[in-house]
Amino acid sequence: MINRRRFLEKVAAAGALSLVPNIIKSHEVSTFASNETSSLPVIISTWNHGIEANAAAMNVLNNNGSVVDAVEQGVWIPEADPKNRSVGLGGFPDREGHVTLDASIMGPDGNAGSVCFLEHIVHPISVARLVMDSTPHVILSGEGALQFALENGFEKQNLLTPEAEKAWKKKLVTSGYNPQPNWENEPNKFHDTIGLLAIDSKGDIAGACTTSGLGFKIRGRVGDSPIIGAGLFVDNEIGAATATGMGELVLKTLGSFLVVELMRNGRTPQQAVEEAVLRIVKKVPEHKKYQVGYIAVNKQGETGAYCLQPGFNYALYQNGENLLIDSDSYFK
Ligand code: SD4
Repeated sequence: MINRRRFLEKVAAAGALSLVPNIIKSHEVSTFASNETSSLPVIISTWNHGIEANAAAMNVLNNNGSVVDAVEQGVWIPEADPKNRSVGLGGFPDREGHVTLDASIMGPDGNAGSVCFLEHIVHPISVARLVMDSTPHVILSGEGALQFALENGFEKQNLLTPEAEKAWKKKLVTSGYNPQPNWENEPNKFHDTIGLLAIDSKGDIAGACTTSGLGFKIRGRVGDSPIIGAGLFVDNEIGAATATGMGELVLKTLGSFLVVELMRNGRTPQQAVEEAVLRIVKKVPEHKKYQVGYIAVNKQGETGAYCLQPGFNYALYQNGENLLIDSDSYFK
């Protein structure tokens, strides 16, 4: 069971880590992720907020922390950031004004934990970790997940910031419920989940994925992020993958599991993520309206990234450099 003081100390430590100065920000455009055998450790994560998350995760590894601690503490950064509209505190609410969170975590031993439709907890990833570490189960949802968190020392908090509330009210006035972002005007506005994958210097792999989900969703909607195999999958013999974007497309193709299985069958991470996006194009007729992005890493530390629509980027920390890279996309 988590000791609350220990948890708070860990949060405080992660906050300090976010100030680590040696972050290299780069906006170089690279259309291909690394396919060469690379030195370990490697950390890869989705979107701009991945830079700070990677730095926090790398700090854990540099201090001899476990790869599971690294992915958990990496994603604490965007979870606790009130300016982030897609993860944890400050995330967009559902269409009834409630912030509901989904998160999952998976370690090198094949163990996994997740929470979905969880309210009032800033760090759903740590509740997911506790499900993984201290129960025989994989998923806890809604009220039960909240009860479990509170019983284990997590604090109940209002996650709806004034800014997110304002955006929700404006959205209700302008368009009511509409899960289809207009790609021309706001291609990635509603998609900023953090998925973070790490492989440590021993070659052990873990992943974490956490989100407030699709902004202004129907109450009760759960996306891909807490579903093991959809939003996240880790196989320590092969590699790991995680997803961002319209979760329904990822769920219908079991995307992250697919990417790992493709790598098992000999694809490079880049080939695997491209094939998983092609699977969506082939199997999900409504794919043109939505964004999906995948990132992946294999046992050798090679990485891949690919998405449906232009506009997805990811952060790659490797060989001492923490870079923000634009992903190549299916549609140009
Ligand atoms: C979901 N995949 O709930 C998440 C949303 C997301 O970047 O990725 N945002 O469907």
